[in-house]
Amino acid sequence: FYKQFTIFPLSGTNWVGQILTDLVAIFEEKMQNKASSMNDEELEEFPYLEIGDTGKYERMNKLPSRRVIFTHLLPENLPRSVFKNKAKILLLIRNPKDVATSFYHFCKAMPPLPSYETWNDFFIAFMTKKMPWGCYFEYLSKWNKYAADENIMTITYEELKENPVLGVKNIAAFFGIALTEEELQSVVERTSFQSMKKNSQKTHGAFGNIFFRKGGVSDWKNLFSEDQNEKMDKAFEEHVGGTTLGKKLKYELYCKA
Ligand code: PPS
Repeated sequence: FYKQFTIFPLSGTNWVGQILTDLVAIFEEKMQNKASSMNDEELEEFPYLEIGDTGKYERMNKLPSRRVIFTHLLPENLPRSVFKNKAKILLLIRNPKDVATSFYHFCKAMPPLPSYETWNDFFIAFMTKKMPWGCYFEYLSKWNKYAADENIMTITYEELKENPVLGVKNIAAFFGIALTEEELQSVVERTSFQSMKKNSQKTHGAFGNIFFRKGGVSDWKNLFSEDQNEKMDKAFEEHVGGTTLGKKLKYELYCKA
């Protein structure tokens, strides 16, 4: 029984990852299923499907259910068994202007990633598919083909931010985890931006302030020029305008000045 959680970088991986990990921990505790849950080392090694040595996949096979796996991959790069075995997939998406903004700040702060002289240099790379993990619009358009599958639930960063209680409730319901109001509230509080940032020295060491930067909606307004707005609006329309994921992102609300 897999839980897959897929997401383009800088769209809230750490946030929803923590929500999901907390939910599964509560579930296991309730079911008194300690023996079959992952230990801390396994949890640390396994979150990202695409990161690690090749032997990891053999070790992964031996892990007990429920396995929570994170990935930034496109559907075509996932093992077919994920779809064949009907693994539940949570697809988290974020408005593209904030993804670009967050990604830019991340690249500046993370030496292994390419660095860009200016925001405009980054913007050109983002728009011309020259990014690590590829093109966000392609990511949206490829995942859009799966958006109606019953084993896939899509959630946006913005809806989770606007109503975290409802968002966490919906995620729990999708994975068949029944929560009391108190448990729900405790997950929401533990995974708020403020709590996670406060705890980030422990969870992410020196990188804490990089992974937990601002945690809000619309920071793009501090970076985008008129011309960049026009270019991105056009690209969004061309790639995903009118699609299920395109509509879900509420572009008019979150991406128009
Ligand atoms: S990464 O590098 O792909 O793992 O980054 P990722 O975690 O996907 O995304 C980082 C952005 O998510 C914000 N964040 C949060 N927002 C709201 N609530 C919580 N709890 C939270 N945790 C992380 C983080 O601040 C980054 O966004 P920006 O806009 O840069 O602040």
